[in-house]
Amino acid sequence: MQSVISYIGLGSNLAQPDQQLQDALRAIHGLKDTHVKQCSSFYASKPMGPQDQPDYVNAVVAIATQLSAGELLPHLQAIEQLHGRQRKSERWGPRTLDLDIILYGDEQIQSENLVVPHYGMKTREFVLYPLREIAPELVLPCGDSLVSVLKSVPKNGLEVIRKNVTWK
Ligand code: ROI
Repeated sequence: MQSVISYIGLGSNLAQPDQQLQDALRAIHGLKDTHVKQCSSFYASKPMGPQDQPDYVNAVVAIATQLSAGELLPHLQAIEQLHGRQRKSERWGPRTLDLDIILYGDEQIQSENLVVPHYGMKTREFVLYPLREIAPELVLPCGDSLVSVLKSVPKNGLEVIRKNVTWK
């Protein structure tokens, strides 16, 4: 079966976020029929949503996978669970590990439990800038280039905190 390139957003603001992302990266690389191809730097970002929570660490990885998007999702959710993610009642509250399918090839998916491209991707600096780092030429399934989308999204204090991230 052909591999598809998918971009996964990683975020954490609890329990050593940098380590959470590093561990998640290895776990993603270890998924069956899946390899991490590229990873952005790790970025510190201001919380979107309630401000009375710690800053986040965010990154985006490019994977090549033979899993369908629908197969990939439960694997990512299992990694989140393994890292002690608790689904809290507070909307947009702090989290140990969040893994979102941002893009899956050129597919546009609208099912009950999965929307791809990720609904927030065009407005979230902590997704767009890391994505530009690893895929500067990217064109979204809607036809917009990543560069054109970025023009209307300020950095909002987004800052590189670790470069040359590895996953092997
Ligand atoms: N804010 C930032 N900066 N980074 C995130 O990953 C993130 N994730 C979320 C909400 C709560 C929306 N805010 C975030 O789920």
